[in-house]
Amino acid sequence: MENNTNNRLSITPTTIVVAAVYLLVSVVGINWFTTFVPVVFPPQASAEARSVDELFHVLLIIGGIIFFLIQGMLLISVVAFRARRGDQSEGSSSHGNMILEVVWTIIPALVVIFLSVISFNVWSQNTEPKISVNLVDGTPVSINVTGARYAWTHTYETNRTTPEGAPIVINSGNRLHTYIGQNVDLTLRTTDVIHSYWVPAMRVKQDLLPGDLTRGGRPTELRFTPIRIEGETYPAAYPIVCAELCGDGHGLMTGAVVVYEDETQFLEQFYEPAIHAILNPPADPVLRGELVIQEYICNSCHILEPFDDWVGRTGPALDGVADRAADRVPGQSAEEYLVTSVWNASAFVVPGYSDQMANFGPAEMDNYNMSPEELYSIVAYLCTVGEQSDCDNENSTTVIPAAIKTVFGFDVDITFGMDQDESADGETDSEDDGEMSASETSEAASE
Ligand code: HEC
Ligand SMILES: [Cu+2]
Repeated sequence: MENNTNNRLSITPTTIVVAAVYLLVSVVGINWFTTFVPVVFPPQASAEARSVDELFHVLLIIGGIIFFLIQGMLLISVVAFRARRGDQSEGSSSHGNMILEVVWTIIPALVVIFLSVISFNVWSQNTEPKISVNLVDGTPVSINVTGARYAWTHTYETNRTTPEGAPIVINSGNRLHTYIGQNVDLTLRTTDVIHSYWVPAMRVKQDLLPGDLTRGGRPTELRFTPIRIEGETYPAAYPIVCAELCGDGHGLMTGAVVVYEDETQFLEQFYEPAIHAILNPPADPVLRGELVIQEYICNSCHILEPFDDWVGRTGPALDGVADRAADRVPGQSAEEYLVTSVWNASAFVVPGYSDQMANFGPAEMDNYNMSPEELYSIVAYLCTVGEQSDCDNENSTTVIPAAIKTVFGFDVDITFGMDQDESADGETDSEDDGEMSASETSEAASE
């Protein structure tokens, strides 16, 4: 009680100068700090990016002010209330101060309410459904994203049909193609665990939720609209990454959003060529397989020499796979082995690896829905990967369909993708379903 002088804040000219300098440095410091934001952040490639960055800016300034205020008070207290030489007394104890309590409850409450309101505004603005989405040629197409360990697959359910009337679906692998001003609305599904589709340049991120896909799954939606960036050359690509740790290949789950300058460039460089390739696939199954294999996510787990985007190490390199295919499983021919390793990879696990490969079977067997015709083409291609292939490549049009029939019981329509004239032949369903038997179709093909 006697000696409380040490505990009283003595405001000297020095204290005022120190406080003033501190305040100045803080204010200048916060502003200087926020100038780094554009440097640290990727370019603002979507309309949503602007409001997200503005929100970030406000949060940073409020956070900065609070940080410097508290650190400053702490610093002033440490200096002003330090124990003077020879002073052994206890500090004074102070009790509740109603006004202070009220003030420091109300101010943070107001700050939190303010932040909630502005954040909610940005969120609801950015996630609001748009009226005309995914417009291509004036009609909307559905764009689906599938997340699977460890790759993204994008498919476009287009507004075009094959001559037989089947809707054309473009599979663009790990790339999403869009153009400036297109209101993108993605439907996201996962075939296994939770993934998160994140496009930093667009400032959008959305989780993919597992669920029973056969009953429609639990798709989630993601919306954004690409905008022009000054000085950018189009088409421009922005990375897609997975933002949910989903297994040992999580870091491989990447892709790109390819933004075209306008709809014309989008149609010319992506959409029309993709549809053309689907309507006119190469008749040679090997060439077709080389195209089809790139529509799947094999590249995220395997290496294969001619392709430079095959970077995966979860599985063995596929280089030379035809040279060893007959030696893997006793009693299985090279074709039977390859057919099995794609549709039902779990049946045999290559020594030194674990059973991490998805089974790429059709809808009845798996979620990947790889048709027997695609399997046939992929295996025809893999059969050529090697020095002295174990496959019977002379007779691939009969041997591979026979292997698919033996192992899985599916028939293959090997006229799939042939010239319309060649495959017409009174046959209505050349798209898939394998309704023709291998022998019937090989007759049709040999015409
Ligand atoms: C999630 C990772 C993953 C993906 C995606 C993947 N694989 Fe595999 N693959 C593996 C692993 C791991 C093995 C070895 C274990 C096994 O045999 O199941 C393997 C083995 C194989 C083998 C056997 C290789 C050998 O040396 O005997 C073939 C052939 C193959 N994969 C083809 C494919 C094709 C074609 C695709 C795309 C349609 C694909 N894989 C996609 C992980 C993957
Ligand atoms: Cu993932």
